[in-house]
Amino acid sequence: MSSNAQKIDGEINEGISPSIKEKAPLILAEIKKAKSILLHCHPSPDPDSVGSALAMKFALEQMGKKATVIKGDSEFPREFMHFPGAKDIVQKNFLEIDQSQFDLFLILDSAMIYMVSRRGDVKFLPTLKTIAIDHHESNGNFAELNLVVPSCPANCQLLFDIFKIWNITLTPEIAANLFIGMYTDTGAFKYRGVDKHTYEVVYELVKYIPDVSSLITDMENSSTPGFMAFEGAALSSIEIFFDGKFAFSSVPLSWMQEKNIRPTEVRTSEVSSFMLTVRDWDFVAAAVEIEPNVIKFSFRSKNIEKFDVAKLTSSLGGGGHRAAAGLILRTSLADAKKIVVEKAKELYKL
Ligand SMILES: [Mn+2]
Repeated sequence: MSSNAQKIDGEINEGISPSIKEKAPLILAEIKKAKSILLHCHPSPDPDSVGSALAMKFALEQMGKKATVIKGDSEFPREFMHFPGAKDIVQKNFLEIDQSQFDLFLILDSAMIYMVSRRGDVKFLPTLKTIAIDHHESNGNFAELNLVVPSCPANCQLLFDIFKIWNITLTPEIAANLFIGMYTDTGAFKYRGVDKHTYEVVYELVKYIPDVSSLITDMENSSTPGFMAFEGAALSSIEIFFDGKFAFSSVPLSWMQEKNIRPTEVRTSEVSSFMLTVRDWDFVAAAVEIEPNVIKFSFRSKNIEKFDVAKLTSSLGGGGHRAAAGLILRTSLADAKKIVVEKAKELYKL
């Protein structure tokens, strides 16, 4: 039995990418020097963002470090409140904190500096050392030290590998946070980038999670009648472009106001993921007007060689992954649609 365990352990080490092995010790050295460490949730946080921040907080505390997680720009989603450690999150965004209280900022799951805050200019005090740990291909290497592994399908998977190198002891708190981030960022372990190593990590994590089913359903069974109505409106608005290669849904603010549905209630990523299940649609967009002339987009692609949606969003000021990306445009819904369709035509030679 013990020789078996050794074997599994060995294979997990093989799955860790060389850049993680190279930089994890450098990051650890900075952590050892630090007295007070800051962590944040990115704007419109997803479970990979929140799970990363909370798992890291527990890992840092295990090393005897003081760590603080701030909620960041957005209201903290109610359906994430059962993540271990969520109750201790400080209800402030980056611009509201006193940077001099911290000497190290570990910036997780955030490709660009605006993922620290979109509320204003993010400038770091010289006394605040910045280290980014991220898995977005579009990462702008804006921190002083950057560990970016785009082949990792979830930032939480990347953290598992780092924790292994750091000799962190897995606990139920760390495991639950890493698991839920991996589960969601991989679309329940099915998106591209998921491989043998992903399942090896999951196998290690679930050993520490007594009720994995409840952990998932407590988060997933959190939809609202408003979101259902929104989804219906989005799906009935679908327009098709480029001979059926691209499907586009959009919901104007006037509709939201009429139905009294708050923008925080709607998840365009769920709409775009659902749209992508149509076999013939190569890439899709779900758009919603969240404020007058502020359009939020979620893009998905199942043909990333031809239709890399991160390329499309980055060229318009957004970011993300080749298969899943986001964008905000400050213009009317009609113009935003035109801009996206024209840009897709140009970039993808349609
Ligand atoms: Mn992520």
